[in-house]
Amino acid sequence: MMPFIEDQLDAAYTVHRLYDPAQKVALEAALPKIRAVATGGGTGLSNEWIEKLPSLGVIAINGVGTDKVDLIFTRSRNIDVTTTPGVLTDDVADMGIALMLGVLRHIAKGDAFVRQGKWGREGFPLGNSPKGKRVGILGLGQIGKAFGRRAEAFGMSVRYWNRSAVADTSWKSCVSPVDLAEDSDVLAVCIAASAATQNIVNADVLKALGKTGVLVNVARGSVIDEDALLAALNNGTIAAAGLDVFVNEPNIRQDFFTAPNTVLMPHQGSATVETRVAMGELVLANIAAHFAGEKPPTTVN
Ligand code: 8YV
Repeated sequence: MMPFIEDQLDAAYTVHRLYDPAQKVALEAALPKIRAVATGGGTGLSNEWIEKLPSLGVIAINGVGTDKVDLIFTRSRNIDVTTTPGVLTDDVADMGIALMLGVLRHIAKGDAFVRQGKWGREGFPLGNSPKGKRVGILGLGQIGKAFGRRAEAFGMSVRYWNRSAVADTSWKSCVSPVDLAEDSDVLAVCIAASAATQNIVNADVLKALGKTGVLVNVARGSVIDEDALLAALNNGTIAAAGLDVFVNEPNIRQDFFTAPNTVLMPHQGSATVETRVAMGELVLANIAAHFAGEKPPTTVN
């Protein structure tokens, strides 16, 4: 989290940092007394750790993903799990659009081309216009909807697939992820990660997206079968991908480094000053509510 958010934690509580090896001994001694944990969406807290914390009452996630915290197990132990809903929606959707345009207009490739002094000496490939293209949104939650609204501003038509019915939209609903991919030029993956959505973007979905199709992922690496994605990029089953999230971050598969027509980002969807301030303030508010004996405001379990 941002230093000024962490400073506020330090001012109000005794804070132990699990990632700091120098604090290992002090942390071990404090385990029975720890009442709150602040963690990232991609990091969460394992059940093994939860079992070491008998006084734990709240896990405040600095993010919206709950895939790394067992919501049922935590509820059974009367532990509230909180997230930071709403405040990061627009920035994550912006990242999806940036990746889409980055891929369609070869932004990363162009940057390298200019720096390497190739301009004027070699040709540069034409891009593709988003205007008039079909975008398919896999997972029509808040982020998916924000992505769709932005895509419409670029002249794209929107369709989606969602696990449950979505009432407040006039966009076309597709019957399956394969059906959605077949009807899309750009497939934007915005779906929450869970056991049910693991590898939901599989070889069949990528085949259906097709050889001119572009994949964008701002959700979680685990919702894509990365073997199938790397194969699809390397053998031209799909045209290109823009990826902000991966399995096993930050130690992602090295095959991504050489995958053709691929723009990679180090999980930066919510990483703006403005949004990280708002997220941090929600983390602080949730932890403060717990210590005040109140229900944390954005409890999700
Ligand atoms: C954060 C995220 O980058 O919201 C999420 O689930 O993955 C991101 O917003 C992450 O939580 C880091 O703290």
